[in-house]
Amino acid sequence: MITTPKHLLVAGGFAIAGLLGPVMAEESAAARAEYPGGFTRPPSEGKNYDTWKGAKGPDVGKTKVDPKRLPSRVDNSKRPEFPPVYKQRWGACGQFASVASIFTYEMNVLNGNKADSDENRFPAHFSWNMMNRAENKGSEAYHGWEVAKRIGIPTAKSYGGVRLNKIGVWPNGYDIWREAMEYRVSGYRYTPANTVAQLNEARGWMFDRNQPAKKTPGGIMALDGRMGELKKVTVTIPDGKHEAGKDIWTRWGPSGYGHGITCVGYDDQVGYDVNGDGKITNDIDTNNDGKVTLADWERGAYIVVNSWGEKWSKDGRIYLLYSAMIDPTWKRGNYLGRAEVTRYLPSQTLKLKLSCNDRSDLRMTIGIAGDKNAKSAEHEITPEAFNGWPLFGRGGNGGHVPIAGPEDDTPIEVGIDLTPLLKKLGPDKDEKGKLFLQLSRADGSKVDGELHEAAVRLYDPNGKFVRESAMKIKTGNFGESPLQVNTVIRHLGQK
Ligand SMILES: [Ca+2]
Ligand SMILES: [Ca+2]
Repeated sequence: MITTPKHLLVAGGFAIAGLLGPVMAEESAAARAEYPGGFTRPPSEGKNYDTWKGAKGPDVGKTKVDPKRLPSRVDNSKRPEFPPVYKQRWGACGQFASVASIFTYEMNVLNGNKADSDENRFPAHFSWNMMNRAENKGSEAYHGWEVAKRIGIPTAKSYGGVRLNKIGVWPNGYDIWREAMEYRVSGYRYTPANTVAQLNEARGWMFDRNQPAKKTPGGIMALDGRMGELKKVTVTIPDGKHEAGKDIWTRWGPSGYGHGITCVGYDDQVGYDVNGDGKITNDIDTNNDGKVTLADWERGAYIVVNSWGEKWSKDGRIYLLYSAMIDPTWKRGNYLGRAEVTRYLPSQTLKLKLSCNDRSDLRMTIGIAGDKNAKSAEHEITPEAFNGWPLFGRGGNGGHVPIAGPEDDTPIEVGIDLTPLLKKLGPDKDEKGKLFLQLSRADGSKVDGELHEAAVRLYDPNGKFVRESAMKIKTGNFGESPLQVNTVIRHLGQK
């Protein structure tokens, strides 16, 4: 996930922490969710932040894992719901894995679609440009899943492709933002894969999510590999052996930085004679620690799709020995991340056309009151994208650039979901209330901007557009003085 020199230092720090920390596998530990570090969820939300809370499916460890029914090979990248092997541009690997590959696959499984056109594919760059500071900066998988939770992800068709040709561009067009609201992540989880029990849970997830009765295709997962000196750990399966000619990573690169990749399946028969004793074994203590554990296994491998193009390693894919993920020097590489997706329809939205010369120092508050004559709001929201992404903290934001993107002063049209705000109000007798929109700037910043247009849009329960009510704007300028725009809003307290 990391590409810039600054982050080489960070990655090195993780490696050292890993060496010192007790990352020894517990041989019999059961499958469980875990938050091993800042790479598995936004640190700003604190230690009690449950990233699976909004998900409907059973949490890790709550399903029965029965390895006997699992086939010896699952490759979900061959399923029609999986998109092509991509070739990433810039340091967007984390989003190619978490959104362009995993989110796309999971959304197509949910919708019964094939990933054969941009209508059914999702872009890497929409979420990337929410956190990369409008620079070529690496991201975590959770950045994409959090953007999908809080804003949604537009299709690649309306976005203009899976990747764009310029860094830091935010979409201009209400319909793109409105479409994004439909496609969401409901929850995500990281799990260690350090024991046979944990491996079996992951294999079961990839086969049928450990829910055989549901008949749902299996899931795929995010991985974070260490990518330095890969030649030292890459071997080719010899002639005459299962999957001869294919490449295997026998362990993570001995040095280097992290890279977001996608685990699409597994093959229990793929193996390599790592210790050179002439045999491929799972029952010999190959690492000489006095016991036989998953770390000693020479047979069995995950199937990984990399976003370095379909010609990389013959077919864009590579095997990764199960045992490679037990690596105390690369803590990130010990975990698999999964996401649950959902469809969602807003009932009311805000459509804004605005310009602003620094989108990360823009501050926007939207409030609601149940009385149409109210002087102040009873409930407020502060949309992440229009408040400098406080969720991501030091992990990133959209950059100190104009709202449209670097060196682009034109106003853009965006959409913001009002449904969660309206739900905070109880039922109202006359179904009328007041909406308060405030635009201002971060303390100490010099940001200026202008609100050109604002409107509230109403949708029926099927997501069909009903009506738009424009808000009156006298002068739309904001900066040194905040801008306040209010309007009476109808149809409060919808179910
Ligand atoms: Ca051997
Ligand atoms: Ca051993």
